[in-house]
Amino acid sequence: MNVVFIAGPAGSGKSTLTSTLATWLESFERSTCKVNLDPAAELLPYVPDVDARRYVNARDIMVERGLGPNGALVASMDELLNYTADIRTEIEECASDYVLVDLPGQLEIVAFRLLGPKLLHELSSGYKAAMVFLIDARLVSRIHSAYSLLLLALSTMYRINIPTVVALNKVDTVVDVSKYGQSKLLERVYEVAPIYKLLAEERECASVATREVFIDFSVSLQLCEVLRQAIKPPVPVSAKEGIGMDLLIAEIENSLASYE
Ligand SMILES: Nc1nc2c(ncn2[C@@H]2O[C@H](COP(=O)(O)OP(=O)(O)OP(=O)(O)O)[C@@H](O)[C@H]2O)c(=O)[nH]1
Ligand SMILES: [Mg+2]
Repeated sequence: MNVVFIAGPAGSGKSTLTSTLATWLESFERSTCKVNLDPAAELLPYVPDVDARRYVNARDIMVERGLGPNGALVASMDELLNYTADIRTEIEECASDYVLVDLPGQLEIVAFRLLGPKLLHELSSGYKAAMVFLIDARLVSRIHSAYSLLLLALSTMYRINIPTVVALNKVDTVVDVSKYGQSKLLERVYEVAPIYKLLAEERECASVATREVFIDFSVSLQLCEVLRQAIKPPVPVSAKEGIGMDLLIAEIENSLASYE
């Protein structure tokens, strides 16, 4: 059993990818177990085999405790920790080749509080695990936003401490799918998306670092160099159109193989 956590900022396409990846894997006769770990999810594009909402419902917690949506999600995730063993049992009963875990979009909960990493490690202990960190291609149309989203990816990777594949989702929004075949389309994404330039060309770091920010130029330059060294170029995918799934799985397999 391999556990794959699907993480990323709100709306980056985690649930859509969970669904598409499962369909893709199943077409190659690999069984999957789809886990919704978002107690606040309303509509999902797949039928979860294991569902956090069975144990905790963020909407109920919001009403019962008079909390706002963010506070309710934090309280729900705290509550969910009490059910880790039950969720794990359900996952094990799936006895599938791949467990795809669709995470909530609030990264501060998944990555920046104790409970996210704790929950993820408790769910996957004893199994090989990998994480996919999704970046929305529309949000990195400028090099400076690419830089800050990569910093976010890096800090999530650091906190979760599970081998991670960064993927650039929604590439269909930056390249016209009807105009290119799949391989040409991916080539075109590498050409047009500034994130690849930033990770591939040293001089791009200088162009980001020259921006007037409160961070010292040389520090900003060094940070950019760290990104270039720590993060492999994101795998271009479209969860909606089912593009790039073969590349993504190959990278996930590499990460799983490196898991200790
Ligand atoms: N064009 C395009 N839209 C996409 C793609 N993947 C997801 N979307 C759309 O993006 C929106 C958000 O997708 P979700 O899968 O719900 O994203 P999410 O990361 O699970 O969102 P949260 O759980 O709310 O954080 C939906 O309208 C999807 O249809 C893609 O590859 N291309
Ligand atoms: Mg979702």
